[in-house]
Formats: sequence, structure tokens, C-alpha cells
Amino acid sequence: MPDRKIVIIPTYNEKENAEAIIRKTLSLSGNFEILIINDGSPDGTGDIVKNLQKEFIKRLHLIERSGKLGLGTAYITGFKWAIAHKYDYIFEMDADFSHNPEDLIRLHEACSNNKTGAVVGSRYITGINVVNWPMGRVIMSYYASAYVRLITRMKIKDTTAGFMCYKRHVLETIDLDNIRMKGYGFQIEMKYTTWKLGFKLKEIPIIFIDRQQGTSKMSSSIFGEAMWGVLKLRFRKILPKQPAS
Ligand SMILES: Nc1nc2c(ncn2[C@@H]2O[C@H](COP(=O)(O)OP(=O)(O)OP(=O)(O)O)[C@@H](O)[C@H]2O)c(=O)[nH]1
Ligand SMILES: [Mg+2]
Repeated sequence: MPDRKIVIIPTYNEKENAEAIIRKTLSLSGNFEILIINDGSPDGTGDIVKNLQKEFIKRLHLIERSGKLGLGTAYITGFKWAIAHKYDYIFEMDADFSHNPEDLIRLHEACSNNKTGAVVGSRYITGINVVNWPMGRVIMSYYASAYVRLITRMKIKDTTAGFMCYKRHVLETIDLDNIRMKGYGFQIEMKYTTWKLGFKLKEIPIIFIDRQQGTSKMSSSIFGEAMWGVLKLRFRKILPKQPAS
């Protein structure tokens, strides 16, 4: 049986990107499927996806949520759905082409190594691979990772990376209801939990290109949450999910 692969793409107001990112990802070799988590985007992103579902039957899935509930909870909802539907490899990818869908094939290859639990599409392995971001944002993101390494001792270069591949059993072992951070902090907390539970995290280099279409959802509160959240995380006991009694 070939590996079953699902790419989870959270969307909030991505009408300029939705159709293109779906067509590009489903055109790749390797039979990837997509799960869109759309937070009731007022710009009609949900309708664009529903339309495309008629064309991509059984390969394009959609979960609609009532309002903007945050990237972190969108992924937790997606992980639970992917586990319940028994996908072998579960990916995270943004909708705005900052992540190149073609890199999904390399993420999967690296993740299929039997020692690896999860793979990080990293901007900071070979220097800084970010295109068109304002310098201030590059510095903030780069040093955010340095800060996380200092506090957590985790040897990951790109701790806030949002381009990921997880093996299902890693996500089955994580107590997803106990993941607390919602923004960038969510990406740090997931990697830290994966590492603390003894799974191997592998980084592969990717190039991150600043969004060309649509508006940014980044806010300073997301940044603040991550800074304090990491300190609290450092002193929290990370336990595997308890089997349902
Ligand atoms: N479902 C859902 N998706 C979200 C939410 N916030 C952001 N997203 C999506 O998450 C992905 C990453 O968000 P971005 O706004 O690209 O964040 P960023 O890359 O840090 O910032 P820019 O690209 O500069 O805007 C995109 O696909 C967004 O549409 C949310 O609250 N709910
Ligand atoms: Mg983006």
C-alpha cells in the first residue's frame, strides 16, 4: 500500500492563493491529498475550495470553522482528523506560497527514514534562506529561534518553522489537547514536545519567499505569546498521551 499523505493548509482570507496552492499541490507526483482548515474567511475562500472539491473528489477535504480561532488550533483540529482517517504522513504548509509545494516531496523522503519522527522545512540551516522579508522581520525570526535554543536546549535551527512533516504515530503519542500556544508558539511547542518524547527531528533546507498575494495575519501578540510561552514550556513536564481507558 503506498504511503497515505495529507497536507494540512490553514486558511484565513486566502482567496488570492487558494485555487493556485490547491492545484499545484495536487499536481505533484506521489498522490498527496489536502485538508483545508478554513476559519469562516469573509473573503469567500471556503466557496473556492468547495467548488474545487467537485473536481478533486476524495483528494481535497475541507473543515470549516466558525471564526478566526488561530493557526495552532487549526492544526490540532487537522491532526485529529488526519489520525482518525489513518494517514501515514501528515504535513503542515501555509497557503501563500511562502512554502514551495514542490518541497513536500523532499520532506516526505526525509520523513520516510525509519529513525525520523518528524521533518522541519528549515530556513536557517544553510545561512538565512528567506526572500523579500523586511530585515527587521528576518532578525526577529532568526533570533527568536536562538532564544528558543537557549531556553529549551533543543538543537533545532528553525524552531518557528511552519513547513513540517510528521509521522502519524508521533502525533498519536502527543497529547494534542495539552498543546497550549496558538500562534508561532504552537510551532515551537510541537517541536519541543516531539523532541521531549524522544522522537528524532530532522531539518532539511528550504527557501521561504515572502507572500506576494493577500494580507499578512502576523501580529505582535503572536510574538509575545511565544516569548513567555517558551519559558513556561521549559519547566513543564511533557508526558505522552495516555491510552483511552
Ligand atoms: N484557519 C486559520 N488559518 C490561519 C489563521 N491565521 C493564519 N492562518 C493561515 O496560516 C498560514 C500562515 O499565516 P500567514 O499570515 O502567512 O503568516 P506569516 O507567514 O507569518 O505572515 P505573512 O505571510 O507575512 O502574512 C496562512 O495560510 C494563513 O491563511 C487562523 O486564525 N485560522
Ligand atoms: Mg505567510
